[in-house]
Amino acid sequence: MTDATDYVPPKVWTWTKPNGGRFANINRPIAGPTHDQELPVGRHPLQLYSLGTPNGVKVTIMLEELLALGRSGAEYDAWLININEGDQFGSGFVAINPNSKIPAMVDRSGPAPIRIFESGAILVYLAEKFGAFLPTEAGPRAECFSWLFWQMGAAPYLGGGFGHFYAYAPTKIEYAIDRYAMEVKRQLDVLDRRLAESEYIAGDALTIADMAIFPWYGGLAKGWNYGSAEFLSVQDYKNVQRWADAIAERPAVKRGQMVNRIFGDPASQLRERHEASDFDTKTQDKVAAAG
Ligand SMILES: N[C@@H](CCC(=O)N[C@@H](CS)C(=O)NCC(=O)O)C(=O)O
Repeated sequence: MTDATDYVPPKVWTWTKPNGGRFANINRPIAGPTHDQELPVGRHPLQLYSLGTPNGVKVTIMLEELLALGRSGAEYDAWLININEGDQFGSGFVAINPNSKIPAMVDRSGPAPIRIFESGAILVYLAEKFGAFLPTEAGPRAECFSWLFWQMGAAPYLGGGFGHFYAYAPTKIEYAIDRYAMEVKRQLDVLDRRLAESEYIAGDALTIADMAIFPWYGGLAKGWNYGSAEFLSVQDYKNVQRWADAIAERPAVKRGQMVNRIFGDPASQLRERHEASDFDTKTQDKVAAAG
């Protein structure tokens, strides 16, 4: 162990300084809005306020899969919430998600707008509204919910634990990296064993459980998250690799991953999505070329 420290926690923690690391400027120990900022509203029934992170793309993948299935009521406006700029603390966003985290959605198709926050809740809401990607039979439905909620509980160890200490923390702390690498490898093994017996996570068809798990663990397996593929020997998880490859090649998944994306190849970034045709005309490479 190389992390000896003489830090002794005080009796009472107080917020005296930014804690360093990549997200130091947006971390606060209090909730609520920091400024007035109304949310824009487009013409479609579904208004999504998000960013193309693993939690954000779960929902855009679902919406694009619903549209690919012919559910035209799933047409949506996707507005950019730049969490690096503090947009999640604007009054309009906090009104639809008191937890100040993307993604959040408003369904304006009924007599009164309905707000939904937490990616898992949004996936269930959409699956029920459009009757797709969630089995109706009790057993398969329970399996789908079990894995969906597994993701909600597991991913903070991957993102907030492993990813934070491996890639973002201002110092490399061996104890923390060891602890979370161990847990994330265990989680990958859980998925690998499940995917040895099942084509998709909840059975033989794609469900919202795959859409929730793929951006985190599929992304990890494909080397998209934290530059940690070699460190975690992700190639060893053969069933996760097979499943991630199958999902990654779906056209709707490819589209979903482009929405509200503000990093990577400009051709892969569709910062806001208001029409299906935006994928052909409004990616950042085309916006830049148009001046
Ligand atoms: N459990 C939440 C997690 C959402 C979440 O952590 N979102 C991150 C981006 S991936 C965020 O908005 N962070 C902004 C912040 O912490 O201020 C969900 O699944 O929707």
